[in-house]
Amino acid sequence: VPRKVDAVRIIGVPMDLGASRRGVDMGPSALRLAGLADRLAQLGYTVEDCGNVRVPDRTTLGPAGEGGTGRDFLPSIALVCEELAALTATTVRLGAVPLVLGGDHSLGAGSVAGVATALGERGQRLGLIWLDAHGDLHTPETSHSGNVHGMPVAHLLGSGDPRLSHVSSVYPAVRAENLAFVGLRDLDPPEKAFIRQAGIAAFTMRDIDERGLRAVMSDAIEIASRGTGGIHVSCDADWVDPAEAPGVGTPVRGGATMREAHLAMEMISDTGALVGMDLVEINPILDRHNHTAELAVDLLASAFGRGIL
Ligand code: B3U
Ligand code: MN
Ligand code: MN
Repeated sequence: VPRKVDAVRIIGVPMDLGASRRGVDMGPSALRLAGLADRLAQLGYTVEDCGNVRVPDRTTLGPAGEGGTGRDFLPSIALVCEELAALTATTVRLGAVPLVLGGDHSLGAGSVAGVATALGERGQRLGLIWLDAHGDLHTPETSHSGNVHGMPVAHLLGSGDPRLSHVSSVYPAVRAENLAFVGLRDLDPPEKAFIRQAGIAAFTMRDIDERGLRAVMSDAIEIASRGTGGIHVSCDADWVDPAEAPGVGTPVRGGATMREAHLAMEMISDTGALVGMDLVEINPILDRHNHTAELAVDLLASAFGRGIL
């Protein structure tokens, strides 16, 4: 499949407001230092690094700062998501793929929303593949932690707080029938109920073990492609096993192997339908010698076609 787009725009989002554990705000730097732009340029892309979206440091947010709980940061996160969505939408309109570097996964409510806006202007829907150990399907009402990085998917599907669910000019930004999760292994009861009620395709690690990555990923791609104008892939680094990717915000044992993760990325590349991508939740504080960021850059190179002979 010839690729439709040969320009990539890198957008950093140094945000840790959505997580309890601090440090993922350094993810964009770690990914840049691991050579991301050069790797993509070597693959023949025109690469433009737009720098970082401005994100308030949580210590500057007054009472909601150090002492605050996750929920208190939702208004600030929503503002970041608005700005990010404007950037990803513009990028798609200009014919490039936005590659968003996190930062915690709450940014997904903005990055995906912007891509959905741009496709909506062409009369097209957006497909979404969410690679994650977690479902990120909480609303502020169901979340026990209050952490907004556990909420972006619910908001993209139209639930939760309107400040996060109405970032896109399309509502909902993504339809449940065009969403597939891959790699799930840590879901809270309200998230399981959401999956059942909305009829979401949720492929767990058990599915990967039983059927193999290739079969699972083909189903996910089919779901995200059916009736859509392109696929956004939102990759939480914790979908990979922490033995291989220790530098992540919330590690969960039993994740994808490096080989499974590469195959998933290669299959995404083969679709030729990638319109947007996020790589989030890299935590350099927990990493060893930037190993996880280097691994992530390797995976991104696969998603952008380095395996093509
Ligand atoms: N579901 C839990 C844990 C979690 C979700 N996403 C991450 N962790 N990274 C929560 O807090 O919402
Ligand atoms: Mn996530
Ligand atoms: Mn996760």
